[in-house]
Amino acid sequence: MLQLSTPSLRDSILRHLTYSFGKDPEHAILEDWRMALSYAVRDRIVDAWFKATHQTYETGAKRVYYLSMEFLIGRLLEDGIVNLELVEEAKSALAEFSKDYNDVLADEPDAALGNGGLGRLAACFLESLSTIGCPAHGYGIRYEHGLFRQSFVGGRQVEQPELWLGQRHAWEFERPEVRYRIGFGGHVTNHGETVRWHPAEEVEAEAFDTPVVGWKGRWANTLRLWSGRAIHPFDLAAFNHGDYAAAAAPEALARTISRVLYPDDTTEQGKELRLKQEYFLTGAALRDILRRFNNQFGDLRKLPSKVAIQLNDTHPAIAGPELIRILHDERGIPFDESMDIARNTLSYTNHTLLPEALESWGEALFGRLLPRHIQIIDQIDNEHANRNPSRTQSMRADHQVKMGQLSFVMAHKVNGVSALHTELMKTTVFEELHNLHPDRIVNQTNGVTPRRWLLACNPRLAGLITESIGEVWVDDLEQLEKLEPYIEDAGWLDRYGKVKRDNKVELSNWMGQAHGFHVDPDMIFDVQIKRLHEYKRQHLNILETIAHWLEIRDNPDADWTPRLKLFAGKAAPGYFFAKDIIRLINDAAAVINADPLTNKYLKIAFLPNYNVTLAERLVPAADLSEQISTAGKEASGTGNMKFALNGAPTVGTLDGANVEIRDHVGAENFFLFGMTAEEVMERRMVESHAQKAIAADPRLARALEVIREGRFSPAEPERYHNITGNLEGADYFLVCSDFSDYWRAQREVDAAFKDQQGWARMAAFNTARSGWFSSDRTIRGYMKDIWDAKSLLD
Ligand code: 26R
Repeated sequence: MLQLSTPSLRDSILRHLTYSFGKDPEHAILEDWRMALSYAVRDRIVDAWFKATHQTYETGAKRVYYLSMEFLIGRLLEDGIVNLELVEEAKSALAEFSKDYNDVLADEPDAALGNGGLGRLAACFLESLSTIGCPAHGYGIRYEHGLFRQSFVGGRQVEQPELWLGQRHAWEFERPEVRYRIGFGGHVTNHGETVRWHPAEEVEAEAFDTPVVGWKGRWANTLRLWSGRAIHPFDLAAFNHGDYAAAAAPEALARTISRVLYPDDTTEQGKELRLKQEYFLTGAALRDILRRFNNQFGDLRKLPSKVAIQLNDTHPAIAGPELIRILHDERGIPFDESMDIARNTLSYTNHTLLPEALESWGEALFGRLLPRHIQIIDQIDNEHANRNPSRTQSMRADHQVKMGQLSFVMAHKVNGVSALHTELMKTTVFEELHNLHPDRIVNQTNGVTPRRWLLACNPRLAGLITESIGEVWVDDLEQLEKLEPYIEDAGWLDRYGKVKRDNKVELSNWMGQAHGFHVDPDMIFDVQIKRLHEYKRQHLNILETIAHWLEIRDNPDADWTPRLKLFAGKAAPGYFFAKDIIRLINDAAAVINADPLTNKYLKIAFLPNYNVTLAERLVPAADLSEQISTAGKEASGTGNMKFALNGAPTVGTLDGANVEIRDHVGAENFFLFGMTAEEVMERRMVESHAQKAIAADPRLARALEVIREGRFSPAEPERYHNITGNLEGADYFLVCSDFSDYWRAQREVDAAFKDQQGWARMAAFNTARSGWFSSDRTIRGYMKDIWDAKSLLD
């Protein structure tokens, strides 16, 4: 391998500024500095990357492939600097040129190639795979436009296109030589045993590689994203006829396939383009995986021993039939054997039980776009039925293709993302398949990477921890339990409390500067940040806030615990109920924040454009983590883990990973409320459950009443009748039924917060006992129970 000596970061920055960007320090703009620093850091990542690639090849190790329609990676520069332990060197190098480190970091766009939890989990997993040294690739789509930018106009969400590639992007390597043709439509021919698909339309998938570096730069894996291009980019004949639009049409059409991320994380949209995107990703990834396998190993029967492919939800579920098509139609392996090879290679993670988020496609659309795949799916279904005569459900019922059923049948392991979610999978959506294949479903509770979600985002806390127990925790997070004895030391606990307070001051200053929103850092910072959804119940939070406001007004001189309610999150553009909730929170904030009777005790802010970068600001400064979904609905949650780790106790239900968080941090350090998943199911059977709950709780009745009257929308009193009507009527998510207990828990929070030392203890126990929620632990679980993959660093 090429041996070059490593120049100092300072020299490297200057070299790149000069020779990569053609600027001298006098004329460089902030973006030039950001790019020069990024390239200087990237050079060092590339060294680790080559080393890892060679080692993987030479050892013939099994490789893991993580197929995901979403990678919510956020900014990458700080991640690289932190993992290579270059923070101090980077700061002083920039200081030499009178550049501020934080300004340079802040110049990088936030790559939002995902919607929420599922996409962020994929990003944490990639980082953990590299930290652990497990040979792996992430495969996704290089969306030109990531998740929309959110702003508020008159309190309402407005969506604007996002353009992360509008600025120069330092992290990707274009691979023009890595291209595959992906077909759609057309027809299928049969010549005896030989079946062939003849697509009517083809686009090219071109690879762009981003190295993903692990802790201390010991290893780096690849995130390979596919971009759509035309095979014949330009129609010269049309151009020569003067039809310039038609001349450019093939390129424009091909590009639409990787143009935008689907912003919907609730409803199955039935959009043809979405299905095309799913096949585009999967088809390109499989060709790439098989090319690499063929170069090194050849015999396709060995595929499962050298390749593990993880399907991140059902979005890449077409991998099952596509792999069979390649093995059977193209390579002549018998169908049932192809099916077994594919199943032993594939595994599937389920991320939601919400019926409206379970993918299914109409067979007309599916058959038109993927005529051979629908035949293969029917054959899989028949084969599975033959092998399991007692089966009653089909993946092909009601003129639909059911992607969950298909994924289950084509995976050797199927996993849920928290203990509760996995158990519910066995008794609800996958009950029959689970009974037929009782060893297939396994649990892998989610985790978060401690490099980004503690070391990088919370340097004060990270510093205190390292000073106390050394830096072992960074890649062995359960070492945090060694903090427990320190918690008994009043001096140490004071310092822990001071870290949180400093983080809150920093956030307050930023909110003042960036949003003109001024708050007292001694209030409880009560934070709910996540996608807007009825099951996540942001409306329960605002109802309680309104009830609390009314109570303070009744008795403004009482000893209230001052509280800041912080919200952030995006609603799917077509999810009108969720958008109404945003508007209600903003309207209520305007009225309540302006109330001189109450505003030293209660303030509300809904920060716009929630993304990974904003989460990195908010998480370290939170006192209280809101995890208040209707039990049984949130598959896991991962924000809940970030907050606990950073010393924000949870107020929450027994849902998703909250259950396991409470088990780990201790019931005394967690504000539990609400019905269990079982109680939820029973409560729904109770006639007029919402009305009964309202009648039993005058505070709830009054909060609903002031909304209904138009206190927050005087110009349009009926503005929120859709929300109040829903809550007073069906109330499927049981906001009313859980209100009283939520109120009770919040008043316990008020009381507990008055004892600042007691609160700091609780927070510190949350940090010390959250080590299990590292995504390193999760990935080791996948490696052992699902992939049978080994670390090359152990
Ligand atoms: C089909 C399509 C429109 C679609 C539906 C749902 C696309 C994307 C989603 C997003 C879902 C699957 C999601 O993000 N689920 C979240 O996954 C996290 C990681 O496992 C969990 O922590 C979280 O509880 C879950 O909601």
